[in-house]
Formats: sequence, C-alpha cells, structure tokens
Amino acid sequence: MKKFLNLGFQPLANSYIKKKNLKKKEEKFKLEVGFNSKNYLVSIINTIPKEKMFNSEYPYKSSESKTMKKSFKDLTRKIKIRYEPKFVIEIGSNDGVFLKNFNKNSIVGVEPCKNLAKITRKKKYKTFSKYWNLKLAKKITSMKKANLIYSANTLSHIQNLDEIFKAVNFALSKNGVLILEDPSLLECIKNVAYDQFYCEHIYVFSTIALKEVLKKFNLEIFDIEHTKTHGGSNRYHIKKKINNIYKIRDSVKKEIKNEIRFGLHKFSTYKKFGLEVKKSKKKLLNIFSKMKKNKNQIIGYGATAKSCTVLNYCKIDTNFIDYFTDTTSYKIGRYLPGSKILIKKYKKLSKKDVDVVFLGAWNFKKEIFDKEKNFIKEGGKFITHIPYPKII
Ligand code: DWN
Repeated sequence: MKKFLNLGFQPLANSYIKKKNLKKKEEKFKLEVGFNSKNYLVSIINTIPKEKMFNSEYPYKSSESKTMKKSFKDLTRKIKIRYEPKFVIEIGSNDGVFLKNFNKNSIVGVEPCKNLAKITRKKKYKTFSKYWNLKLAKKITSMKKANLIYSANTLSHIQNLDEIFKAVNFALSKNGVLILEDPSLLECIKNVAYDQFYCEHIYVFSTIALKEVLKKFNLEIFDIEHTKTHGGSNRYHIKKKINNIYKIRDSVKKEIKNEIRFGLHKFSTYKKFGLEVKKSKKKLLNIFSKMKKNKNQIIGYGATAKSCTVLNYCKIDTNFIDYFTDTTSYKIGRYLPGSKILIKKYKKLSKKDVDVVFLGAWNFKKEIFDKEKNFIKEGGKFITHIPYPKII
C-alpha cells in the first residue's frame, strides 16, 4: 500500500470525554491513508481493534437526523416494490432506523454495539449483538436463507472484507440481493472531504475497488444509485454471478467510467488530493484566525466523528471554538476527543448568542440551514471546509 495522506496523531473519533477524565492522557493513533494499486482500495494504514470502537458505548445514532430517517424510509419503500423480500438481514442495524420500516418477523438485525442492539430488541426486533461473520450467518440462516441483505455505513468500518463476503455468500439465497451503501470515494476526493478518514472508516470505497473485492466471492454489482447522504454515497445492488434475474444496468458502466476518468485507479490522483488537503488546512486556519481577531464568537454545530479529524489535524481547539452543539444525549456534557471542546445541548441558533458557526455536520447542511433560517436572516454566518474552506 502506498501512503498519500498523513493526518497526524488522532484520538478515537467517537471517544467523547467525560469532564472528570479531562486531565487524563488520551490514547492517540497515527492516522495515515494509503492506496493499493492492485485492487484500488483506499484505506487507513494503522487499524484499531474493533472492540475498542464498537462496544456498549457507541454514541452515534442514525435516527438523530430527519434526513437519515427519511432516506431509510424512502429506500424501504423502493426495496419492497423492487425485490419483495421475505427475509431480510441488516448488518449494522444501529438504532433501527432502517429495520423499523419492516415487519418484525421478516427482518433480523446484527449490531455489535450492545447499547444500540438494546434499542431495537426493546422494540421486539430480533437483534444479534455480535460482529457479522460466517458463524453468525450460519446461525441466522439455519432455517432459511435471506433474499435481501442490507448494510449501510458499516462495510467501510470492517477490516476483514473476506470474512464479510464469505458470510454474505453463505447467508444469501441464490437469487438474493445484497445492498451496500457507503460514502463514495469519488465524492470524497472531489470535495476534499478528508474528514471521511478516521479510525472507524477503514475504507472509503470506489466502485472499481469494490468490484475487485467482490470478484473473489463470485458476487457482482448490477446497479448503482447515488445518494446525498453522508456527503455523497453510493448504493450498490449486488447479486451472485449465478443469479440471472437481474441484468447489469448501465449505471454500473457509467460509474466505473466516471471513476476512471477522474483517475481513481492512479496513485497520482491521491497524491494530488494529499496536497489539496494541506491547502485546505491552511485556508481553514486562516479563516478561524481572522474571525477570532475580529472578536467573533465561534461555536461548532454537530460534534461528528468527522470533526475529530478536522479539529485535530488543523489544531483547532478551545482557542477558536467556545463549544459545540449537538442533539445526541450521549454527547451532551462531554468533550470532543483531542480538541477537548465542550458539547452543549442543542438550542436554536440566535445572533444574540453567537456570531459564527463551524459546520461539523456539513453533510446535513441543508437540514441545518432549514432549521436555522432565522439565524441566517439575522446575519449569522457559518464556516465550512467542504468543498473548500469558506464563510457562508
Ligand atoms: O460512519 C459513521 C457515520 C454514519 O456516522 C460512523 N463512523 C460515525 C458517524 O459519523 P459522524 O459522527 O461523522 O456522522 P454524522 O451523521 O455526520 O453526525 C451528525 C451529528 O450531528 C450527530 O451527532 C447528530 C448531530 N446533529 C445535530 O446536532 N443537529 C445532526 C443534525 C442533522 C442536526 O440538526
């Protein structure tokens, strides 16, 4: 693997600090990103044991945003019409944002984070609080195979892709469909969204890389949809090669063509991206410095995992940002890892309280701008670093 990006030493992105632990030394890990020219995979170089990240205290809940709830609801409607699935497995079911759109006895969730699995179990959805692997696939499908396996924003978090697809191959019926949804590498590179890289995001996938990985397991992509979620994602529809029901659609050829045209198969593209990231850091720091010099009060909006990468890479801390606001109850009252910025309970923005807001959850820009119309009308400003640092 060839390295193209060095984001410095970073704490675990979702390890929000309790006040009583603020003085304790945080564990930090080297965050570097590389490109494998054999299979086109882009991944972080040093990985962290999964148990350190996905355990009983996982803070992220997909249902925190209206956009995500709507996206999963719309998708479910489409899936039911297109595939009429009788038995569905969801890998990485989080707090049930997708699962809950199905009948309780037609879907099984797999969610290793115990605190999240508890939420769906409480709602009577069968949920296995385990990591997805062949053993679990055998257990879940001992009576019947799945006609649909769905997994969103999960595959990118799992190092051992072989184990995943071995288990998928076993659990999926001959004519079944696997749907994977993850941030698109093409969008990530185009938008200089370097904050898509952190300890949990081991991979950011391109179609050309995923195609190579799937080949080994006789699986193939037959359709691709673009979604706006998480800064631009791809939804891959995948089948077994022996399944002749679904023809490979033009969307697949088109996406591969776009990726090649952009150069996602070449190391030079990533090297260039590395340089863009350095420029982005410089510009962002400039904006913050100017704003502070002019005595503006700056807060952050959305204490995301992505923010951890940006703040720690750019060395933005309490000297620049007074506090973050977030709707997630787990995060409120804690501090962002590394930068140690306090996270406060969400309160509608008002120019009386704050001048400028750093958009940590830039992927929900539309939802947030809709919510904060008044602040914008009052002359309130936002800072974003995507696709390049600017004031809005
Ligand atoms: O892959 C992952 C994605 C799906 O979710 C995980 N590794 C971890 C997590 O990443 P993230 O923290 O960067 O995700 P989000 O979805 O960008 O996080 C949004 C955050 O912003 C949440 O903490 C909720 C918060 N939020 C808010 O306070 N007000 C969000 C919206 C839309 C709002 O209006």
